[in-house]
Amino acid sequence: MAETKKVVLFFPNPVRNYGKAPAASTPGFPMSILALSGPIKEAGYEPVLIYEGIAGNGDLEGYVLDACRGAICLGVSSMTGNQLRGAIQYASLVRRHLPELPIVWGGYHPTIMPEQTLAEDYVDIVVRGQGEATFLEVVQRLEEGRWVEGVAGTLYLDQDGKVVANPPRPQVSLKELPPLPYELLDVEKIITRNSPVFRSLQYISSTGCPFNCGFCAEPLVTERKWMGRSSEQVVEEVARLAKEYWLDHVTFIDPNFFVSLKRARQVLRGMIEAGVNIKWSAVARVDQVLKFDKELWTLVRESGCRSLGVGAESGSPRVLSLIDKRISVDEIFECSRRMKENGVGGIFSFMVGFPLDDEPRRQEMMRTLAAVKEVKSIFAEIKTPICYYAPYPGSALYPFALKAGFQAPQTLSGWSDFDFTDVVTPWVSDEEKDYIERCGTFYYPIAFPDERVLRNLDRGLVRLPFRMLRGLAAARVRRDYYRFPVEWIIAKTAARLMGKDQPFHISQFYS
Ligand code: B12
Repeated sequence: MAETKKVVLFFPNPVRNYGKAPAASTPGFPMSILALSGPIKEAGYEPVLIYEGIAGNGDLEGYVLDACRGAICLGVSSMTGNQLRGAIQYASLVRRHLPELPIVWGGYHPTIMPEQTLAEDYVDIVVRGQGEATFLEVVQRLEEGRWVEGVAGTLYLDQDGKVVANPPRPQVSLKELPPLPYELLDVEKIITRNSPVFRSLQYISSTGCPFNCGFCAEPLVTERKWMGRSSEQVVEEVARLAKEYWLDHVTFIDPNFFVSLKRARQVLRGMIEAGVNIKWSAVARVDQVLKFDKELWTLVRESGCRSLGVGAESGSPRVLSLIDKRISVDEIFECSRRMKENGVGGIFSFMVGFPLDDEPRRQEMMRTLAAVKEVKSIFAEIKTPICYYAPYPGSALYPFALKAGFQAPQTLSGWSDFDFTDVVTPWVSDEEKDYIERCGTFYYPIAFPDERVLRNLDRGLVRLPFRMLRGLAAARVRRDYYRFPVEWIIAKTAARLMGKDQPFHISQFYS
């Protein structure tokens, strides 16, 4: 029986090699446990939030165990991939030292693979999907010394080790949930770790997405149901955060901020009227950006939009259709033009390496690279990261990837080695990976330099070598000729000699 009203929530580090490689020094933000703690706190419990990225002052094990002593339960959050490492490590630690303490798991991975999660002896209960209302009920039950029979949204094992799945819980509108209790976090540490000069914080104004992109696990977890906080709530909370934490910037981490253009308009107008006066970034779809009218563009600019993250995904109509993206390649270009006309920077993310036969896959890759070049030549301020398709379980394309030979891990710890930056899909060769890396991280950013590259490299003593390199890169990019890449090998070697062991990017030489 619990001795206090303490409820411990653990958010493992989502980023691989955190603390070791400089590129991975952004610790992310423990939004899931922050969201869960709102209703818990309102109901009179004492949520203790532990974020692996920042807690513990060098003795996280001791810190976690101390926090868990006398608590009602430990809640562990994890998405698929590297975040599972810390989840497994600390849940097993607590199980070893405090075997009586119930351990509840939730988040993307347990939601998608509840049986596999429950098979581990450091998992007692899995909460599926949206967690606020379910977790509160679980905590109330555990406090009363009862188990979770019949609690909607939970799964557990019965005495015989058989999975009991209670019925799913209908989602609760975000409008009914309390504001996110940022004061429970050591916000200052998260802000300063993110960026020492530029004070930025994450906020979420809506959940869910009505689309069904083939690579995305979101539709399974949030059932394609979009829910937003009201524009008044959003403006009030963002204004409060900006003031309380001296912010320069807020990132809306909504899966799809612009589902309701009406609400987006109200939020942005509200931020201007309230004099919030900070920059913001959010995610938008190509087709949504194309629907922005003159008034909305003005609001986007005047409310301080710093950048829009746009899933461009592919330059191949075949792939766009395979992933059910519901946009065309021409629309991607038109979107780039509109961003340029309106002076709004963006990050257009692209993906290659879909499970197709060799020849079509190479063709689709070349089409995507051609589209990246076109976007960059329309507006060089658009960043164009290119990543590999990673078969996330729960996504529509996942069964297709399994058929194509993807070896799915069979255990939780197997899934913790699954990383989108280093995904092993048998259909992608090392040669293709090297080609993409050369183009995406070296030749394209130099051939189409944005303001930042120019500011850092087109000056002083490095100006002449940079200009020579730029001419060479531009010639190579024009012809798609990357053989004998002496300059690329030199740059990579130099980065290694300078002790940069993160994935190579030209920005290593100026950031
Ligand atoms: C912020 C973010 C990050 C941050 C931090 C991670 C994090 N989880 O906060 C960073 C930038 C580090 C990150 C990285 C990655 N991310 Co990310 N990320 C997001 C994002 C934008 C927001 C997550 C969030 O805070 N949501 C808001 C909270 C309130 O919702 P939630 O996390 O789902 O939590 C709710 C429920 O799941 C549940 N719940 C969660 N935990 C728990 C725990 C308990 C005990 C209980 C009871 C309930 C519960 O209750 C919560 C409240 O309702 C989402 C997309 C989105 N908008 O949701 C993607 C998302 C989670 N990321 C995703 C992915 C794939 C990644 C990467 C692995 C790869 C990539 N391409 O981005 C990398 C990992 C990097 C690495 N090297 O390992 C996928 C996850 C898919 C999956 N199967 O797990 C998502 C869904 C994006 C997508 N649509 O594909 N990410």
